[in-house]
Amino acid sequence: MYQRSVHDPSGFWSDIASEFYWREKWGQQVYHENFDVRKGKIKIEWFKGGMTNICYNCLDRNIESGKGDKTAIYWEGNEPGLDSSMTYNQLLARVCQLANYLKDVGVHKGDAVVIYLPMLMELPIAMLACARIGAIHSVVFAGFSAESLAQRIIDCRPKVVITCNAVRRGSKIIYLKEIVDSALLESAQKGIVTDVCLTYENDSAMKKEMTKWTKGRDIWWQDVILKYPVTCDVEWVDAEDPLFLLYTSGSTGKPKGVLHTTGGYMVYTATTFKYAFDYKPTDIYWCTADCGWITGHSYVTYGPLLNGATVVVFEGAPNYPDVGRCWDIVDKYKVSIFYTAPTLVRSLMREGDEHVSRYSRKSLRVLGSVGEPINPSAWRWFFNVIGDARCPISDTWWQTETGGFMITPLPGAWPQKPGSATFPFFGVQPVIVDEKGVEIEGECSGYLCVKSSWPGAFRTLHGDHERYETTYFSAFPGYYFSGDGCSRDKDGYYWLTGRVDDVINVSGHRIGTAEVESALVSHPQCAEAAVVGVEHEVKGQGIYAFVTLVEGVPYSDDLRKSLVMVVRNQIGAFAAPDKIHWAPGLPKTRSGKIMRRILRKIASRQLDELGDTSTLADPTVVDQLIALADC
Ligand code: 6R9
Repeated sequence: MYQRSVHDPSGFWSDIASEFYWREKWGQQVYHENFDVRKGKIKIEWFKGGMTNICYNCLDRNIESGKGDKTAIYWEGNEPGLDSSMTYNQLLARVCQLANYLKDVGVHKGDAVVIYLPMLMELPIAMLACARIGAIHSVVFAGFSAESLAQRIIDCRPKVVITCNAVRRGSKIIYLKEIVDSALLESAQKGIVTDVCLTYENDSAMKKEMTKWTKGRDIWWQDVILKYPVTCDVEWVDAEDPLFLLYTSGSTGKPKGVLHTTGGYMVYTATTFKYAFDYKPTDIYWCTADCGWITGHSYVTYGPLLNGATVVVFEGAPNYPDVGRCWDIVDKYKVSIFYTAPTLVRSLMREGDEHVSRYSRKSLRVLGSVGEPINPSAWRWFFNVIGDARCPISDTWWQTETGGFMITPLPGAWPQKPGSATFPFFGVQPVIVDEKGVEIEGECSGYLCVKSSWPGAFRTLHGDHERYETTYFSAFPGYYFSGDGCSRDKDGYYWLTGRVDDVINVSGHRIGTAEVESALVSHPQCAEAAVVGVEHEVKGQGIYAFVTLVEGVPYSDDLRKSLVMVVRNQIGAFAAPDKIHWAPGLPKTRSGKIMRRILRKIASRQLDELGDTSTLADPTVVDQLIALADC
């Protein structure tokens, strides 16, 4: 299949696409691409001219083939014992009601809707409702701060924002509606006014009477949705019409609005899900990712539902009420495919095997990992302890930009190597290039690029096609550059080694160093900041910030706390620096460039590997920084 997929991509992908429902078939050309900036504008199109709808293919098509009474979603609340479920028929009815409401308040094809919800069933429902009417959803992870949310609202100008009043995660309550209120205030001050804020009453966390309300703008979901019909006509869209925008971090301060379109994304997420997890109709599938990230888009919502799968959606935290919660859920729903992130594996590994072995887990069949390289010791623990040495692990390498899996094992098809994502998926042609952009063959290491398009590839960055071209296609002309380092061993296995740009991967979340730096320097007492990633036992990478204070300001513990606070408030708690390192001076070249290489070595205390510091404008700052390391 792989051979055919790369020698005859048109035939390969159109055969698969034909398994879906198309109102009208795509044109003569299955795909069109220009992958080379030297030949003009970068352009990727798949199934152009084909008319379809991804919501129809997830729900109506599966119902028509007899899966109406099959469970689509098992929802497990934060509190054990709080749960519910929904069949495909019920899910379609709920999606249609919301779709009708959205149409009624003026959401048309091509309009944006921002979704700021925790892992309630309403989150996939809202995504599907948008897709049904051709609206573009932009899900913002509900851990982002008001400022980050406002930034995204300002960029995509939604007609409606969908949220809920509050959520419980573990023992904490997060008041989401208040965050949305301040984001809407901030965006309104910048001239972007959102007319409707549809708010779901999540009464397990907070009663509606306690919620602050803006009359005329805020509407309770439960007050309106049930009044709408449970059927809703589908908006047939072109395969190349936008499906969603998802913001991700890059190496500058401004998040990038990654745009995915409909047809190629649909075919690709469905196919990757099916093969990389060896999906069978009897499987119960659980992916622990939040729908606020790409993994939740492609592998909580679209990929599984396109396959008519039963999906577990979990609202809570994996360590609440105790660290056995995941295996409790696995046993409760008889989960057979379990897809998670290395950071979760490592955090549970620290707690000891007894929290795992007291659960049966015999339903498990395939395990999956995503978000960052999985270190071999965590891989082995995942395999031996969680999977009782009988479940293959799909270590799936991919990105927000790629839409779906790019390098991944096919369970059982070839021998596994702990820590390697193994081989490319159908249609994917990875290449490793050197600094000059020259392809290297065989056993080697370098920069990971891709040679030609695949259906799930993103098509542009919202409102900034030029940034799309410069970020991804200009570094190594002729290729898509992933931003990751990679090596290939003598057997052809791929080993991802992490980001090579200014992006830090904290617990599988991408955070741009520039974003954290700009938050820090917005603190009135911070003059300059330089942020680097350091190895972290559980999170993979931690955030290490060097800060120079305004002249005359003394460094204190209170100041340190308020610097951390400013990042939490501007980006979100997940981006809070693990360490603030007071830096009266930063190592700079004579032209004023911060030498991050040296900062990385100081941050990881590899002091004998500082290298040449003689080119620094002031080499004494290095000794000063070392002396202040544990201050
Ligand atoms: C899906 C997702 C993408 C970055 C990517 C890489 C890292 C993801 C990985 C992996 C090694 C894996 N990454 N999966 N590295 N092995 N299996 O995580 O998307 O949030 O956009 O992050 O994550 O560095 O470039 P996204």
